[in-house]
Amino acid sequence: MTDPHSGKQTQSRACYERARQVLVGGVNSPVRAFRAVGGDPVFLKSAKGAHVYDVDGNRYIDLVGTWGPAIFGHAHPEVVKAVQDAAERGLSFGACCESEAELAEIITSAIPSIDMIRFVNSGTEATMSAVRLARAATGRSKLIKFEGCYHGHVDSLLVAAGSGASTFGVPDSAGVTPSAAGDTLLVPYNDTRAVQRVMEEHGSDIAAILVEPVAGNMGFVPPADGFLETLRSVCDDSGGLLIFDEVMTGFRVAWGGYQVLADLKPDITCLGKVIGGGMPVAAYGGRRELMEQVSPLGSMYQAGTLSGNPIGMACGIATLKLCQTEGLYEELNNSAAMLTKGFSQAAKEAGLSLTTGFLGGMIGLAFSDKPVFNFVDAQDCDHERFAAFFRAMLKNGIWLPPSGYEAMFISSEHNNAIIEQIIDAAAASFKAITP
Ligand code: KE4
Repeated sequence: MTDPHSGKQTQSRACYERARQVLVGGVNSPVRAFRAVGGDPVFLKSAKGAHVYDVDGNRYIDLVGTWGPAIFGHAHPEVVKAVQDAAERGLSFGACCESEAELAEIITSAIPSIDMIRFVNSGTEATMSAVRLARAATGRSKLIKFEGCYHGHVDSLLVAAGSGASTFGVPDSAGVTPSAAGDTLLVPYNDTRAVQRVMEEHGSDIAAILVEPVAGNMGFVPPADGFLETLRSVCDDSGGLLIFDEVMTGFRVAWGGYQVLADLKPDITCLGKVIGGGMPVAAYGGRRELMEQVSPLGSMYQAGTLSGNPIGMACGIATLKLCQTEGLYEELNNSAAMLTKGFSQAAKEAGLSLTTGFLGGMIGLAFSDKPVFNFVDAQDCDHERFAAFFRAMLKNGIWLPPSGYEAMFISSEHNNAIIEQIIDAAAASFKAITP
């Protein structure tokens, strides 16, 4: 990438050239490669509050929030201090420590459906373990997931819809075997009738229904009225377990997560992102008699060298303590409402069709003249236009997720002045991408 002003190669480009020699695609997670939006990935050097800074000294207002965890902004002094203090006591014990129970108590007191949890290190581990637990607890093997929902890179969850009427998944990644994918059934998100049809045919074999209660991996897609309630009732009727993947929504859209807002009780909940405050912390949890089937108490095995790591626990505790600040989620909702209203107004003035949505500090934006209801709708959005918008916003100092299939995240640090700056940048960017 060359600097638009000096024409010289940027430091970011040099970092990318170096990284590509030793890291696959120069990245450690595919979305960071900017493949969906074009151009070279920008390398960041630091982050503070609502801003991130690249290696060339450019400052951006951040709408990624490291995919959700930075709910109180980056490098909050109280969080940094908690991590520093913990680090001085040792980076990892591989043994029990008090802070594991302290973080677990905060989480279980916030979410009524969870009596007991197990910490792991990534959302992928959380969903993989939750599915294994559901299969262990029910003695069944089949699983329902929804098209467009992403639950990490678990073999049985990297599946795409099969051809024709078959709802059985087919591998959606090289290396995933047909047998690994073969027990997973795919259903369109928000399609209550399709769920009921699959449950009528396979209900007695279904160990679990796994769902993002608010989908954030096909853009922002809220649940249709009655959709989640139907999942709860068909699980009750069939003896299958309902798993909410709240890795993204947990403590992001509300204290506890979406299930608290909706007054719903899944059997197992997966958490991540905010509960670690940016450190590699995730968890799965549920009612006591279910979780006690996990080793060492029960026969379902799951383990992890760095699970419950003291640095991650300290970061999560400090972050969730901040999340208990009076009015936080109302403030995030108000900021998100102001931002999405500004996006819609600016797009309209530029003659562009835009659909937006938000819940708490989680925001969606898609170039479409209709709301996104499921994965087919998400695919029908104008992703080329999103890519152009991404590049224009980057030039205008706004750091967006590098894919139209992602959600955006704001923090308590995104005050009204910053929201106005984002709206102004969006107005200029919409104009720049309008033919
Ligand atoms: P991780 O294994 O990446 O920690 O979590 C997987 C996961 C599970 N469940 C949900 C609902 C998720 O959104 C994720 C991961 N989210 C993506 C962003 N859409 C992480 C970004 C990335 O893959 O680099």
